[in-house]
Amino acid sequence: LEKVAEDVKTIREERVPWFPKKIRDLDKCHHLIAKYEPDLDHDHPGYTDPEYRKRRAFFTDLAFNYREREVYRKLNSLYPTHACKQYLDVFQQLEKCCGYQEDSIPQLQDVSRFLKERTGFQLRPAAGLLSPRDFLASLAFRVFQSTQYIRHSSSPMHSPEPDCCHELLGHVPMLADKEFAQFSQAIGLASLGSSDVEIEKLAALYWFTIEFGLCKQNGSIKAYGAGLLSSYGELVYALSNTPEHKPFDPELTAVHPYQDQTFQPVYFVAENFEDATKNGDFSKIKKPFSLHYDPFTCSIEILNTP
Ligand code: HBI
Ligand code: FE
Repeated sequence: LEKVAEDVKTIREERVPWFPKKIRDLDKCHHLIAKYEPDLDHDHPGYTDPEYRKRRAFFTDLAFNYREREVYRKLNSLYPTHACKQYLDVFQQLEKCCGYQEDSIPQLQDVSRFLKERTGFQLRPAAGLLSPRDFLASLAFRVFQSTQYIRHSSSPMHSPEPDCCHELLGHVPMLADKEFAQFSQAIGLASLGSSDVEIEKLAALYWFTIEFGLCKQNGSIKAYGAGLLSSYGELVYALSNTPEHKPFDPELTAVHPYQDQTFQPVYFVAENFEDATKNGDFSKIKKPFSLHYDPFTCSIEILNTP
């Protein structure tokens, strides 16, 4: 249809008005005839009824902000060229058996069950951005605190806080990888009982790996960080020549400053995926005891207390 419309335009120099070609195009068909609007039309039976007008405004808002699942569609088109292999493998499984689709958002329980079977990770509902200490502590138990709300529809391509797009498209596929899960838990275990200074270092390491990590694969750079895999704009930018790419070094990464206001000026690139997720040396963090995680009871044992 598109082709025909263009042909008509070029051959006969006739102007054909734009018209929708897919259901998704109806996102642009939202122009209202204002003459019956209860807010504008003095003769409208509801004009003098503030409660009625409030209710109408609520529905107006819903209708205007309705969009086809833009985030999923746009990101999905980038994954084959921008995401690491581990991500792509799991994403396929999530689409096949976990309800990952453009027009539906899967249930936390179903995704949690999927992860549990693969790496023992489970999802737990979180109300929003947690303190680094609490967030990291949960990783020690292979529990991932996951938000369930979605970003505001006026800004589909960016969210300043984590939302279900970030958790489901960014974190979940990576948490289904055994090495990655192991690495995530190791950061969590290292955080338990650590000083604020050490927590800050672990949060920075987490930031430049689990959130914004890049790694080499088959001669090109791919993303494995959740902050990238859930942001169309930053995923393109991170793999372009604009930002600085530094070789990944856990020691340097842990003391590198970071911010969450704009795209990152610097990314750390691991030589390969194994290097990125190889357990860092957390034994330098001094504690008056040592910890052991018992996978049978899912609890922490404290060893050699004074
Ligand atoms: N809280 N809910 C939630 N989700 C995250 O991904 C998250 C968080 N708090 C802190 C955090 N991530 C990290 O950036 C580090 O500070 C640990
Ligand atoms: Fe995150």
